[in-house]
Amino acid sequence: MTSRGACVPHFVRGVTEVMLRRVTPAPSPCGAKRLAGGPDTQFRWIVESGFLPSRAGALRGMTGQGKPQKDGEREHKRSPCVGLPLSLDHDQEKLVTAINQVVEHFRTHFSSTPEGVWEAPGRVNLMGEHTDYNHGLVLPIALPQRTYAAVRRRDDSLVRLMSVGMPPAQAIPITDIAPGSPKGWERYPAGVIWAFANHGYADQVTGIDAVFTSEVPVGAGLSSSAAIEGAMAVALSDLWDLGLTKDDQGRATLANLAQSAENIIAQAPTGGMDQAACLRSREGHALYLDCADQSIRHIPFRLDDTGLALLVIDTRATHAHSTGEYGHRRSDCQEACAILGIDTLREISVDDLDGVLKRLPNDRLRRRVRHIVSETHRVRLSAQAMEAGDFVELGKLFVDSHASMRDDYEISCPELDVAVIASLECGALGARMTGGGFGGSAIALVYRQSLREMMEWIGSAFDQKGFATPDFLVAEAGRKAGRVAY
Ligand code: GAF
Repeated sequence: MTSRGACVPHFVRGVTEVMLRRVTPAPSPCGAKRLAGGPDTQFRWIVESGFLPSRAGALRGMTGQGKPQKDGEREHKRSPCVGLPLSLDHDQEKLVTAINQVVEHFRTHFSSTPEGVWEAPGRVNLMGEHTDYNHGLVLPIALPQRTYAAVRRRDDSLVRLMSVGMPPAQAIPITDIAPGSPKGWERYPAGVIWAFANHGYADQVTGIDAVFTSEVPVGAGLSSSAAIEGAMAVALSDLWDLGLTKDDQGRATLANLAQSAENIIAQAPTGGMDQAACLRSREGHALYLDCADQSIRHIPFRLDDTGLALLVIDTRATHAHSTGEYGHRRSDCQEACAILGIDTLREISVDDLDGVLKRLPNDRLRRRVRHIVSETHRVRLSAQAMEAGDFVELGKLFVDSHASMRDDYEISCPELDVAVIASLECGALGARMTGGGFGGSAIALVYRQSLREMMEWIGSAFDQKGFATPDFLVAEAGRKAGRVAY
């Protein structure tokens, strides 16, 4: 294990200072344990060390634990692991394994063959946190980690949902799907069926048998719930011949249906970023989504040629109050809008921000508004930086964003702050928490050659604080949800 002292660059004086100053990046300042042979050797080390296959833990963790992400409960017994950007061969191998698994499970438990297998990705957001429900901008990527669903229509109106590793399904009549029912992970796919039935597709709706499995870690802030919804949504569109997977307009409809499942049946007051990332992204690109009119642009995001990697640090911090706190942030924004006489915070431009803040009665509302307006502006700047290939600038924007989420929006937590600080200490170009906050994951833009040191350094920082050992993924911009078999 790298010694902590050896890694601290001279400019790190303390939490506040390192977060507020712009970090001057230099390749791998840790410099402690560089592997001979460069990046390829690093990759082999991570693969051979057994990190990669332990994503199987996450596979079991998704529906197997029956504790979806928005519940804020976490399984804490997983060992540290990293899922790397996969070579095509490995990616295909994993895909075939997952398909076989859900098909086999389906045959065993439902005594029939599924009509197809569909997949949908988790997401990681690069910039624009809590801006979606304020009609702002967001910039997520779809992850290579995915949820798979083997599905078959039924002749009656029952819904039977299963997860690999879970006991046999309870059949639910479609008419029993309602706000708060069913509970557990089933509310996400059941909610999608409900959304189709209640938003114009009642005539096409049939009963469904479905088996799910997932590589998206639960509770890591990587949208495991949206991945379940996305897989169900594309499956139902194809099986019911609705044609909604064929173009982006149809996919925007699917994203809205999936969001209603989340908001109404799962009763999580979220915006629509996660479902859009899952259903409308493009491989190798970030999704620049304007949540005011749902228009999108695909911004190229490939780090392979840059020597950089996007490291996802799953802090494994519980966020038991996440739904409540999330709702409070939404209420704060609504309160500010009411005082300002506007419909959404998107109406405030960054140039008008100072004047607007003077009209707010307390510091809490001023800080909330400052975060939302500045964060939407950072999405614009991030997209510009990515289009210019300026990853140093992108890293600086990450740092600014984290400070804003920590200090103004107050959605960070000690584990996320340590993940960010430790990443910066070890030479990341930038780092920030990602997703809804109060736990979950941080992302760091790092030199690929420093990945191993970075993980060791962050792990060591967590250890020193007595935090659970973090998990790691190296993220690439993956493909959107779709059919993968039959
Ligand atoms: C969660 C929500 F589901 C999203 O809608 C979004 O608000 C995000 O938190 C924060 O950006 O993932």
